[in-house]
Amino acid sequence: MKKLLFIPLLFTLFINFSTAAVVTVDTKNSSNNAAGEFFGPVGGHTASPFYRFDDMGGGPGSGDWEYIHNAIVGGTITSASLDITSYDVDFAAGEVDTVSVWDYSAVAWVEIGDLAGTNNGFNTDSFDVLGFADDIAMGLRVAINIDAAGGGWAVSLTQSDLNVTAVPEPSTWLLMGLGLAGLVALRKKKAV
Ligand SMILES: [Ca+2]
Ligand SMILES: [Ca+2]
Ligand SMILES: [Ca+2]
Repeated sequence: MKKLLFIPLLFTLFINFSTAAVVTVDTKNSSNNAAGEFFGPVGGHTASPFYRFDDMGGGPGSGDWEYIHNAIVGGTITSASLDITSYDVDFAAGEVDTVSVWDYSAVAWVEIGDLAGTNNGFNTDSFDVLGFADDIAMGLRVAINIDAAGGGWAVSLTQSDLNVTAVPEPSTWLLMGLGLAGLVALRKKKAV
């Protein structure tokens, strides 16, 4: 009778393990600034170095703003969003702040969109970066071209969250399965 109970249990566990998604969030903000990253602490920032203009150095690669997220590895990435919180993006008035990420295999920056926001207010923009799973595994590089249209605008950045959901690789499932099989075998042996 006990053996009959193990089969549905094993099946249920396998389904749970094989679909269980692991969520990882890597945050860049003022608490873990690297040199030259200039994430402002919480609050509105209209002073240097947090308040940054087009004249900080140009487009991606010579960026007004550049930083790199920690590499997120392990499993198959099923969703990934880059959530950037900024202050004072005068989007409605024509301020253009373009976000790009680095494609390691293409050896090129790829534009993923613009920041949207309000005058003298905070806004969080969410960009889908699932197509950059291999780049996320190596450490996603982000560049923001502030005031790409050259209108004399400035912006502060507060935080960048890289949210990644991943499921274990088949090799991990196999290890889990072998472990379970071992447990079952042990139980059966004891039951004898
Ligand atoms: Ca610029
Ligand atoms: Ca403004
Ligand atoms: Ca602005």
